[in-house]
Amino acid sequence: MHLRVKALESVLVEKGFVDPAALDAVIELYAEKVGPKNGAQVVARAWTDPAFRARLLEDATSAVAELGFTGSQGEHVVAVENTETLHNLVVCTLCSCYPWPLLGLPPVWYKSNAYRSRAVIDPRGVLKEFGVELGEQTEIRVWDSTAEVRYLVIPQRPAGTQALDEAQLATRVTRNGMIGTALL
Ligand SMILES: [Co+2]
Repeated sequence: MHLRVKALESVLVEKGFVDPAALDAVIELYAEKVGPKNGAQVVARAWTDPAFRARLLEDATSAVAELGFTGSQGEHVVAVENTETLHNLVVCTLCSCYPWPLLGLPPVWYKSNAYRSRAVIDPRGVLKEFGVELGEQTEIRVWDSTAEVRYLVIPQRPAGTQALDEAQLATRVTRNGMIGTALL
């Protein structure tokens, strides 16, 4: 994969379609400046502000834009909420579509063939490997991302966090929690 990406990049550079410095800048931006802390801020806001939560579930793209999270790979965001009886899991079966402005760059396992195929066929088994054991009564919904639509899971707010403010709550939200491969 690494060699194929290198080969593709050199052809694109050679033909003048991309500037290597621009590619480096994009990667640095999403690896260093943007990351799951953005998504965590969105989740913490949803937990503490019912009106924001409602807007987020209604139209996540414009709700997250209120917090300044816009841009490439985040044009159409859909937020899906975990409850006592429903667990959401996000995958891109075709490639690695992911909400960059909210979560940064996708982890390696998210791009792997194994995760992409098995998340759909055996979500319960995949979740178990991530250490997530859900009761039989919990429905699991798998969301297949596309180039158009990216998903953000709103995890359940952990018990015993009533006293925490929004900023403190955000530190409890993990990247995997927002993909659906972890509980908080
Ligand atoms: Co994709």
